[in-house]
Amino acid sequence: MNAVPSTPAVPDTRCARLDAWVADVAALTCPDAIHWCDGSDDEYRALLAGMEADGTLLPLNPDTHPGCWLHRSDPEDVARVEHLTFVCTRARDDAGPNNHWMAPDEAHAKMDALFDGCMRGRTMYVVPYCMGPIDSPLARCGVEITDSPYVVANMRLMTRMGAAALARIERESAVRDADGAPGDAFVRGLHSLGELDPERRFIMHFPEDLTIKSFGSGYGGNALLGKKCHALRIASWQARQEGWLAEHMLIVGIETPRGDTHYIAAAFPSACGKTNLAMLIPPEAYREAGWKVWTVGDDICWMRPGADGRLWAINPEAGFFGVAPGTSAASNPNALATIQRDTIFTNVALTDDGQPWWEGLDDRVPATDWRGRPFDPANGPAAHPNARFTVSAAQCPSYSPRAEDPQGVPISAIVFGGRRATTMPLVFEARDWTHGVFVGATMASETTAAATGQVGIVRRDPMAMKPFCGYHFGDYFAHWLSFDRPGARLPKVFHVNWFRKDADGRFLWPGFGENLRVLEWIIGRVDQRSNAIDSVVGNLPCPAGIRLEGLKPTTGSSGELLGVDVTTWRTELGLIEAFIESVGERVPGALNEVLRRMKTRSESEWGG
Ligand code: OXD
Ligand code: MN
Repeated sequence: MNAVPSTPAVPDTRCARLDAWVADVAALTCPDAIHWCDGSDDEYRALLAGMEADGTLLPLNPDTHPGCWLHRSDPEDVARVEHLTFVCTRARDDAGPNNHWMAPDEAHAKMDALFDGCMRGRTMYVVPYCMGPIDSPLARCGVEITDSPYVVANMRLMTRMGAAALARIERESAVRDADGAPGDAFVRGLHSLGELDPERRFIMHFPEDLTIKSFGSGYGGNALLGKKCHALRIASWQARQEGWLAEHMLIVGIETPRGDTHYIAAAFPSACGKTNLAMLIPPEAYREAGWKVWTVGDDICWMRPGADGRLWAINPEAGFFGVAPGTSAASNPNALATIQRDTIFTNVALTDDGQPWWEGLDDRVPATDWRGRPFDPANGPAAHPNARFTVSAAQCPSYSPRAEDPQGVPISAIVFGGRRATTMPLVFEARDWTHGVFVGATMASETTAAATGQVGIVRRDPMAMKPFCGYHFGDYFAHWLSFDRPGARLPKVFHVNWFRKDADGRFLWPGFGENLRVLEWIIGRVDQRSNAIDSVVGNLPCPAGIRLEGLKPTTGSSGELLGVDVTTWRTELGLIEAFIESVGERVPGALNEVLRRMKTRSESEWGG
């Protein structure tokens, strides 16, 4: 029995291409029923009730967490699967060495064989969605077809989903048809849980046809197709063609005591603290002085040059799909307040009174672990290290009213960062845009639990887009460089590292709210209020440039934390060179030139 009423099998929108595609998918997948999602509250309630009835969702304690649910995923389906994710361009080289590639015909045949009859006995949901404020010229629409009500419920929290998105698709399709433009006005995403068999799991992207096919996983980044698949892999391709940027970045507004607000876009790899930075609570002395922090987005940023030459950005998402472990009243009180109600938790543990729990939350002992077993530390962490919460961004106490602005927000600074125990100082500034692109292109980070595979290995992760860039990295770097043109007023570019450790493995920097001290220096550089010292790697803060007073004495002497260690940097330059070579001939000459100059200068200043 379907909890949600089904709609007619022959759809009837004002977009003939959409109707035809839905009819084709239904003929291939053979669902028992089709439901066109309107995004209404009634529909959402019916979906939740259906999932409660069949055990897909368990209600959490209604007194402490009203409207909250727990989903336990298949234990083999807990993270993104980069090794099963493909970009299927006609020319292999266009996908680049940074993507797994399959020829489009072969990939379609493989996927269609998997989708054949896969929705028998299930309802097929048609989910129209808009990435970005519904009336924003920067927003783009898509339609996801899925047989997972859990995916539908998550899409409702993460995107502007339903009737308004469908109306925009109909309008834009009519304009395209009238202009005789080829192709669709929306991204087509087809998803099925299949049997959740890791051996029959693929996430395929066809950027030339704005199409995604995902089979065999219900996990967020593999299954909520608006997020990584559309808003990053397909959108990065579209953005290159149309002259904008689709990036794996948070957007945060920092209001200074002077009353001006600077918007900062920051790229960090998955599970490296983007949500925390986006929701930062200023240290007490800063709060008293009048500093405020506004959250625009925590994961994805679409930026486009405006008429004034600045980059204007929107958050294409409407919700947060955040990592639960480590989230606490100390680390991220805004996130904790956000997820107190109307939240879907995935793979967290439970206390004996039905509250969600994870490592780092507090010192209670959970009753059951993420798999529903009585908690036993011998089985490992109680919550899966990649346990998540899905919640509407509007519930966040620091949510910026400008997040809904169709024009977006102007970006003052772009920050790149990774998780590096050594080598990278707390912060440095790139000399200019070209150097900034070099810094982003060569950044590296230790891997985390957000993707399956070994955790803690340093890998190059350009602009935090290694798993998400839908085309050749060489072309991507060239696209970034192309924004430096007459009339451009580009943001300043920085690199930060909150994760540097001392020889005993202790973090040198407290992180979290204290990161505002670094953002203050960054804003000072943008406003030309703070000074810097020129170095081989970039502009470093002067010794007193970052306010350290009031911090607990850490082992981080400012030299160790803020300075450049010549020995590790010599190695780093070699690793950067090897990485650039591995990307191949499409790397723009300007980046090789930055490296050549750094090497020459390092030899004269540091010796050979
Ligand atoms: C995410 C990720 O879920 O980057 O945001 O994996
Ligand atoms: Mn992410």
